[in-house]
Amino acid sequence: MKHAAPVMNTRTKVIIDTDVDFDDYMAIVYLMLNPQIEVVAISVTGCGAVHLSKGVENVANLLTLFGQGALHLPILRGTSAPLSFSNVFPADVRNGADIHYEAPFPATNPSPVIHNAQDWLHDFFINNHEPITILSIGGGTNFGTLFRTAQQDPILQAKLKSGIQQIVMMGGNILPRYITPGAVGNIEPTLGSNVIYRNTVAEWNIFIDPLGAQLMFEFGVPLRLIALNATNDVPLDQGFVDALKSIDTPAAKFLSAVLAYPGNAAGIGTYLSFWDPLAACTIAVPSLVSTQVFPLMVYQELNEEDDQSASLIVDAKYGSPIDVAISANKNAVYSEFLRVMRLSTT
Ligand SMILES: [Ca+2]
Repeated sequence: MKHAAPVMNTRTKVIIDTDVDFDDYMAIVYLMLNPQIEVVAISVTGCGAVHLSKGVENVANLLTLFGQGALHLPILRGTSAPLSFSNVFPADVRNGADIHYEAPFPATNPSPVIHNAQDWLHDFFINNHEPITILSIGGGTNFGTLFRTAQQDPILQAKLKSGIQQIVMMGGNILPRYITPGAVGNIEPTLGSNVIYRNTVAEWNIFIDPLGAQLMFEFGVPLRLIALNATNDVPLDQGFVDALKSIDTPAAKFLSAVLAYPGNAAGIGTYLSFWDPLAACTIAVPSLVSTQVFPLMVYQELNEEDDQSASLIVDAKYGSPIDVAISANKNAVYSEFLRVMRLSTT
């Protein structure tokens, strides 16, 4: 006797936490189009690339790419200040993000659903009974704040620990003193000739809020870090841009327009990598990266003469076990991303 195929929702439920940078658009579009994935909310942080109000507005309008059913996806208005220090991206990076790289959205979202991030996340997880994946692509401030609140709230803490299946976080780098070849930080290359931070050891998402990242590391839910060691294997090159340009869907065209913005186009084949979209792709296809567990803590002290702040310290005693992506398969990543871009939008 033949069994009927079980009818069940096997889609992976994802909450995206974003700073709405150019590559965040790639990650969000990939997950919104991927039939394996159900995006349940998008939270915005205002202390990364984008400013908070513009980030919320841009995400709201981005949803018009995905049809009527996506217009009411909860958008969570997060923080506009980090939990430690006041490190910021350069003004030209922030301006590009605020004006969504001059890429036109299909429409203005007529009825966006916008909530306070901390309130919504609290209520959601208190009432949640399903495994949730968090994609963290804008630094640790929003979820670090939630986890810090949970330290004083045992019910919330238990619901977060049972409800969050895993966090996939783009950020960090394992330095050459811990692994060969290792990856150095990416702060100074972004600053160009205006080197306002002397720090060669940190990665931006951690640097923006070292305490937020540490709170995420130590909370005790499984965390896979998509580190620079892996994203360095997947540069954003002209071949990829050309392949994306040949795809005639509204979503692919939008991403091509984002990448054509002068500040982004200048980095194709040079300093831009497939940062956030690599993290997103690994939710659907974990085998795109190789990982290794390190006991990690985030260095918290600032020293303006020899700054090690926000670097990742391997510490067997005090570190939290973090599954770190240390390499990636570039061709497989490109193929997976472009496969999903070719799927119809609605
Ligand atoms: Ca980002």
